[in-house]
Amino acid sequence: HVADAHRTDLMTITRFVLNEQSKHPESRGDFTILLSHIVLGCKFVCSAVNKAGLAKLLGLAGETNVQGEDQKKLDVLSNEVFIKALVSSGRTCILVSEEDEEATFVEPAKRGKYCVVFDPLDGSSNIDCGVSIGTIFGIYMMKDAHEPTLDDVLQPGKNMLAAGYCMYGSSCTLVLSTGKGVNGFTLDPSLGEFILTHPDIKIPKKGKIYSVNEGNAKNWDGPTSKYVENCKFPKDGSSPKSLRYIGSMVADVHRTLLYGGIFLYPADKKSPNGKLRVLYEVFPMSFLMEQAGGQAFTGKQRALDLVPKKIHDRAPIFLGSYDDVEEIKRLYAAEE
Ligand code: AHM
Ligand code: MG
Repeated sequence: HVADAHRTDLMTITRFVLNEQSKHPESRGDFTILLSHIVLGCKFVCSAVNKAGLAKLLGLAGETNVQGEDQKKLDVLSNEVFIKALVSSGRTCILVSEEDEEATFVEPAKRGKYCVVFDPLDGSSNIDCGVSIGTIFGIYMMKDAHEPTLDDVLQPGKNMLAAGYCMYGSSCTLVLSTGKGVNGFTLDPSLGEFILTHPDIKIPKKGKIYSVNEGNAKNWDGPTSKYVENCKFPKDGSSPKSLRYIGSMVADVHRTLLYGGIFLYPADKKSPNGKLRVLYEVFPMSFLMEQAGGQAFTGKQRALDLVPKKIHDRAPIFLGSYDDVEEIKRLYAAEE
């Protein structure tokens, strides 16, 4: 009977978040409205990504369409979709996107109290070959009622109210945390709704997979090199870990969350701050990891304690299963 009930009583993401928010008497539905606009953006991008392979045939990409306008690349299109969806929600005041050099300050008439930081389509190297890509987002609340300034988004990751990602993979999966655990929703394309499919995700305490671009090994620092060496040649007699690396952070983190293990984009000699961006890549993923019982570390500190100085700052990141991150923390501590 339980299975029957689930099939006919669908927990959509909107229903789920409404339930969560109704526990806060002060909540007036603003967060739910904001989220529903993010969800709309994800559905739009999902549909565009699914059609990407048809682009040439349909004259969608790199060509001039009937209206005589150049067709947009998927990442540019995705950015526009999210900016417009977020502004029109009437619930945002500052938007930071990987695609835009400057932050967007929403005009006063459309302003709300939330700041959204996001990477509209992450995994650029995988776009043209049909490999999983995704959208990453984090949500802050304005510090207080005043004219919005960049300080409202240059907050440590631990101040985020919510974070999530949507993966455009073999299915379209949205993973969300509002600070009370992590839940995963899968898009039912026939309904156009995200349905709760992965309630209360907890990452395994220890994993059997490591995920890193080993092509950069030549330039790694001591602790990172030692860690990866231990993954391949464990000194304690345990089995070596498997290597999985997609090169799309969303897909690599999603697998890490579900199967356990560690994902790393470390510093190296050429990029002392690594590659990934603090506000809309490192923070949301670190937030989700901690909420799922894992850890996220920069090589120096807890990732969510970082305070970004600029909106596009980068940081090294090691995130995943509690025990696996504990190990890399030990190696960095031993170095000091
Ligand atoms: P992007 O924002 O240009 O797509 O770059 C971010 C991506 C991440 O999704 C992924 O973890 C990483 O870059 C892979 O980098 P590399 O190709 O150096 O391994
Ligand atoms: Mg990116």
